[in-house]
Amino acid sequence: MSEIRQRIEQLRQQLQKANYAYYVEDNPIMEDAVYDRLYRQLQELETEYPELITSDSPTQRVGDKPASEFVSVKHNIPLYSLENAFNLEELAKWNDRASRLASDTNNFEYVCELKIDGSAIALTYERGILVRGATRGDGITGEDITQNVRTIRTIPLRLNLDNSPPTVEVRGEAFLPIEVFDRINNERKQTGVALFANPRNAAAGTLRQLDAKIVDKRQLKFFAYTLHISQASVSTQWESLELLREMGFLVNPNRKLCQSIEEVDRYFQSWEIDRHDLPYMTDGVVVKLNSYSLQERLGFTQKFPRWAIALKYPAEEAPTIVKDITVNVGRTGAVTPMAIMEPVRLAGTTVQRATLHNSDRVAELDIRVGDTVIIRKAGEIIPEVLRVLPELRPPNTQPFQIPAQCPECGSSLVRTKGEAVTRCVNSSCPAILRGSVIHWASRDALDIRGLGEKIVILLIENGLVGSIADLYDLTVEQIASLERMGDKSAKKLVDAIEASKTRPYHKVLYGLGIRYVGSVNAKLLTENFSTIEQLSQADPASLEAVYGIGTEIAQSVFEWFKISANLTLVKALQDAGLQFKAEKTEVKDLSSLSGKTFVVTGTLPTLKRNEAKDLIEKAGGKVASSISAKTDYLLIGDKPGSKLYKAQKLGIKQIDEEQLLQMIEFDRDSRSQKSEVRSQKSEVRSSN
Ligand code: 1X8
Repeated sequence: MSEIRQRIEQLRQQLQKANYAYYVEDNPIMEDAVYDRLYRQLQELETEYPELITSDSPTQRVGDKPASEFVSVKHNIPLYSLENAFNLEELAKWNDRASRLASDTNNFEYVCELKIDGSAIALTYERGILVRGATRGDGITGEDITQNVRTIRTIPLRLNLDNSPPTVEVRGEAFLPIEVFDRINNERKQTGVALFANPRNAAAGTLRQLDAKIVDKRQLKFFAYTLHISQASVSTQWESLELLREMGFLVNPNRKLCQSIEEVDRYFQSWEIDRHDLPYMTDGVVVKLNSYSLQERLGFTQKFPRWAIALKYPAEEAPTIVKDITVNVGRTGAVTPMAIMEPVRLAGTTVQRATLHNSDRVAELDIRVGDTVIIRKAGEIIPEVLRVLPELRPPNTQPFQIPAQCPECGSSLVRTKGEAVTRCVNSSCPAILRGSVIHWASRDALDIRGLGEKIVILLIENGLVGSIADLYDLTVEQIASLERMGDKSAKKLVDAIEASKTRPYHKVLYGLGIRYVGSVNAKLLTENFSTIEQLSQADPASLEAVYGIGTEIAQSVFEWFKISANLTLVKALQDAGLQFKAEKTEVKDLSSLSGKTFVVTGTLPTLKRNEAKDLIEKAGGKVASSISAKTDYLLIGDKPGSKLYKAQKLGIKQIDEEQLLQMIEFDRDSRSQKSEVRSQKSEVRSSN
């Protein structure tokens, strides 16, 4: 029997080591097949000798009897929450107060740790064996979730500690890695279950699952950050983190021991953007005085420890109230429902409009005037409404419906079957004209400085502009007669409009705002159809013969030239002196990737990462592994990572694989004259 006992103990130790290496260190030391065999051996022995089963055996992680309810448990030591600071001044205030209270010490050490967006839990170990896991609850009483906690592989069932004291208490954050969170939400979407709003809710919801088997599938992780241990050799937070690590816990590696509050500031600032590259969500930094004796001296207020503070990053989600719901008509006639809200601070700016995308989304949210909503800014300029809080809905609200008539011109709105978008199809709708002129003047199009939204509206309202071509008939006197326009700025604007006549053909084509013809496609088209006449006569097949031009784009261009108003516009612009012919030199400048730095995120549709890298490098570009101010392009594939977010923050241009290939194609064309062959090919086709 003692031999069996020994063998069982040996198996448990081997499995525990392998488990630790795999989950905590992320550095496997055992092949899966070997692990499985050892695990089965242990299981078999335990089946044969059930009296030898102990709760810390690796086979005992997932219980098979779902609980019927959670039992309340009182925490031996309360779990305090932390006071929040929202900026560096508030941090400085906290620091001043702490310095004052600790009057005789002014060389503080601070431990900085990332604040993990998860759910706090408390673990109790007796003589080194995990006996209890509990939620935070109200800090005094929580719920016993031992069954669920045991499934978390980054929580040791047995401490790696000789002569473990009678009780050890470990606190930390249970969380879902973002990747797992996304996967769970995808599954929920497919089965029609309500989505988790964020990883924190998902973690908290998971911990309160009665069936540990479900918890096991969710793959929670745990970062340990607080250790309560008697008679131990730790006297600082920094040492306790080290000891936690030695005992077998996952401790966040991005911690820092700082010697001054300025160093703390720098730590906070350095993670503001970089945290988005982490595989888990963080919403701030926790700053603690390192010395336990100082902590004791400072003690607690009614609610918080005085020796620690949570320094939060500006929220990217915020609640607010919907004051109105309107629709916005864009230059393509697309109708976008928008929520007008009580102004709210979000990620550092004040916002009061959020997009509702389309009528499907409106129906899904069932958003109403008066509702309290959570809005989110995820890098885009316009935030979106993430969800409605129905508990807070006032009585007598009405569902919102997209109007049947265009709010700008009164014509009936159209929603094509199978499309999410509702459109105004009246080409003389003032909203469409307004959007078209703004687009025409935008930087990537004709780049007319000084022709912004306000002036465009005035020009249209005063009947001075009824089409893009009218811009070229404007006189200084006419513009100067507008509200708040002086002679000087009127003259400047006329000059800027005049200067737009020298912009190359591809910019003009892009400026026309043909659906799907973005700046890259416009270049492709002008490269292959060197005059607007050629382009206007091309049939869909010859358009599609251009490498990079797909069926939808080809069809859209073809249809555009069938509309007589569009042909009239082109004629008027030609008469005004705009460029509708490709210049030979145009191509080369646009094409070479030389000196350009690319970063790749996500899975590309056809290229492997190193294939993309090779292509970019062959075309003279560089590929870097992380986003910085030096990055020129972010190449985006399916399921992009946090690099996308960071790129958006830094305003870095984003391209997809197709666009990359187009850029490279240009590069090759300009050297090998292949494009000539291609445009000949398309000419042959179009003459058939
Ligand atoms: C909450 C959190 C703490 C830490 C990290 N993430 C959190 N959510 C940490 O100390 N590293 S401390 C804490 C609390 O005391 N309420």
